[in-house]
Amino acid sequence: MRKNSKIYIAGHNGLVGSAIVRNLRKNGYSNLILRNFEALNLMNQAEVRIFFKEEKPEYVFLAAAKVGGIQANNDFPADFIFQNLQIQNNVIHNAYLNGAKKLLFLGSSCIYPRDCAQPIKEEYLLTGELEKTNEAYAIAKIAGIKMCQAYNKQYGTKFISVMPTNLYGQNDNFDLTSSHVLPALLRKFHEAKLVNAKEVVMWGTGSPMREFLYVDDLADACVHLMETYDGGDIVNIGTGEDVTIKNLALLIKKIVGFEGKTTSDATKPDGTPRKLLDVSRLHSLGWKHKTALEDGIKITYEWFLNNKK
Ligand code: GFB
Repeated sequence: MRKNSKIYIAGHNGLVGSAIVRNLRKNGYSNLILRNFEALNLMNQAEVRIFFKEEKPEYVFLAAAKVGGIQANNDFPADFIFQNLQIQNNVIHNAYLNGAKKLLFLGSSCIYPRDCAQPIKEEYLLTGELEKTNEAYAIAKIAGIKMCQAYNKQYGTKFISVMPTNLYGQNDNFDLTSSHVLPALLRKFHEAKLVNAKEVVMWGTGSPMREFLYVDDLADACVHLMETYDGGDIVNIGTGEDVTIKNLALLIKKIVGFEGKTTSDATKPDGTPRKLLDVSRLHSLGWKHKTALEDGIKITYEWFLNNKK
């Protein structure tokens, strides 16, 4: 990418998209194309066709998606599969029609089989049953990967796919029903501290393990791969380290300074027992994460305190 290349970031207001915009600007990329939902509804085929015809971006970061935590995925599978298929079909197809030099498609670590060997290698994809709570989202993301690979084969495009682990950071979703665990617990412990509550309720047993990557590190990896990688194989993006939800809760409790107890709500699903990514391909491509979990949570909590509504 040249510093004045036309770069479109789909989903630029979200957790991932806003981090990619920050990273590109920090690195001197001056010609970013950004459209919010009112200006461009990515689920509308005609709007997307007109947008790409007019703008003809050279590089596309496809960070727009319908995303959510375990409960949102479990409760609204139709929304997750329909909206994500619509968005990615429209963006990937029109990026091809208008000669985009490269497109980076963002998948998720939930695409891998629920009970596959850990850490998860990219080649484990489609070798086993998916986790039921987020199967609809996973199928949509797998379709996006396969679509990029099919376009590369048939049309010679350079559409790359990356599979990030669980992400967190500024601009995350802190809504307690639709969010992921880390922002949810950060808000729960914070609000419990404010009112001197006796306890904070954690969903599930607390025994599942999750890997967490700070979103600014993810953005850095995406820009690095957009600049250097044009292979058809998917690339895991993670830290290679995971923690139990219980220990994550204790860490967030300590950072927030909540003195009460944590209890578990066993009526909520645990989801996948573990989904630690093997990041050796990523490391061989010249990138490693920089932000340790405790530091990333402290930065995110600071942002939350300065920006909560
Ligand atoms: O982050 P999370 O919602 O999604 O849940 P997944 C991770 C684990 O944290 C589950 C537990 O075992 C939850 O039961 N947990 C504990 C909580 N307390 C809470 C809480 O207050 N809120 C939430 N949300 N969880 C998602 C997929 O799975 O991973 C998405 O559903 C996506 O599609 C995302 O792939 C990366 O990590 O289980």
